[in-house]
Amino acid sequence: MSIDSLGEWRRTHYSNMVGPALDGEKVTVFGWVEDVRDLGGITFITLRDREGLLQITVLRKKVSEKILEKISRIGRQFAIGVKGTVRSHREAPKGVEVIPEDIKILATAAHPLPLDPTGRVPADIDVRLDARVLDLRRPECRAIFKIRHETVTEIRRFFIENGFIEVHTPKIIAAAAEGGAALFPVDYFEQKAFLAQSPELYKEQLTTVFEKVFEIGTYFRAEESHTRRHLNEFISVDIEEAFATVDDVMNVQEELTRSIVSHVAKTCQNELEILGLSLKTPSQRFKRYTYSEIVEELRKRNVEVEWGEDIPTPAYRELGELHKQEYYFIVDWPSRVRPFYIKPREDKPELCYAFDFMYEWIEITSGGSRVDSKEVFVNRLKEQNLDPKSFDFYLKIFDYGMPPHAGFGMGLERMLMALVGKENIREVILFPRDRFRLTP
Ligand code: AMO
Repeated sequence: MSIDSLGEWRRTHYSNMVGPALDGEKVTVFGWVEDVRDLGGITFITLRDREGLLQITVLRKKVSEKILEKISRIGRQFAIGVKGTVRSHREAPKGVEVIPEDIKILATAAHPLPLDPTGRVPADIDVRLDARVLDLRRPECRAIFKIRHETVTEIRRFFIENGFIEVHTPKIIAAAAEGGAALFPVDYFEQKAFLAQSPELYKEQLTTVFEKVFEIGTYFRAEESHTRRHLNEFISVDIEEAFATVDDVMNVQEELTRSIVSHVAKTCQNELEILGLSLKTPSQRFKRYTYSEIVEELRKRNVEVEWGEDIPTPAYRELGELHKQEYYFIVDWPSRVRPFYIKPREDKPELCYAFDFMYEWIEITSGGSRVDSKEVFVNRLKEQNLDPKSFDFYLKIFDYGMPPHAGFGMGLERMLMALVGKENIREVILFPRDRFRLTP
């Protein structure tokens, strides 16, 4: 089939900019054909661009042979361009249509397609992810990723306005920061290296220079578990702040969450409507439960968690039932289930200054006050069977004036699961990497 060249054509309007007020104006629009309906004397083309739908109305008697020929060839999901005149018309969707004067077919689509990008025919998540780009054309997916875009925009604005400096730490590293088992090894010339699991020990060092830093970065964890909340590649939003404690950074997390929710509620009304959601900025202060209170709460529901152990997945599910639509913190964790860089309490070293920030059953963030003494740091490494020699590069920093500091890492995808109410993390990342998926 012959394909037209783009030539000098350039878009003048997105679909959402074409309204009845433009009646009589000439426009050039581009997009993908969602539907072609031939009703004899009249053909309707539904065009979709990234902003929405637009009706192209072809009055067959009034258009050229050339346009009729083009229309006879157009199929669903073809990419086309239309030059035409806007007509305000009460019966058209959104009260407006475009009467074409010229049409370009810029790309065809091969039928049958692996899934229906209008979303009318539901498909299984694996079929959807195999044809992800088509899947992403569904309004629900577009809505999720618009919300993701606005979330990241707001996160960046929030930190910059609050005096944090954006940093970029290395993603090829020599030592683990989050436990050795979950590292992806890479060949780094003559040396063994790994993909970073987090920016932890770099952001901590940077507090000695910039005091307040943030990073939005990609991290890699070779976790074998195939769950609905784990990816092998994810985005973490990290902060680290000098001369601050766990309570200070929990307040930052709380303010950040409020800012994200209110920004998304304001800027993504259409998207929230498509997803059937209404977001309200939480009015009350987020509750802070101690780990012991959570263990007790679970015990009352006949879910046994031995004090001092991590909270297992079924127990998190139960917490989700107990804390519906609630953002909350879990504080005062047992030191031995938290990483070596978390500061133990001076009065009760079996507890530490760590927190998790939760929404229902999902852990969105973890963080805390950090160890700021070399001696304690070395002891913590030994307690966790880690070799202090591997951390020489970091131990030096304690000799350069290490300030008391605290920070957190927020899983961007986890935050999005909470915002858009999805149970499977794969819904909120464009091209998920999990135990079994490396393509597309
Ligand atoms: P943690 O290991 O808890 O803490 O990770 C921080 C946050 O990142 C998200 N996350 C993940 N998201 C998707 N898939 C995964 N496999 C995955 N692993 C983690 C979670 C989690 O809460 N350095 C510390 C943070 C800090 O103390 O500053 C850290 O990495 O939302």
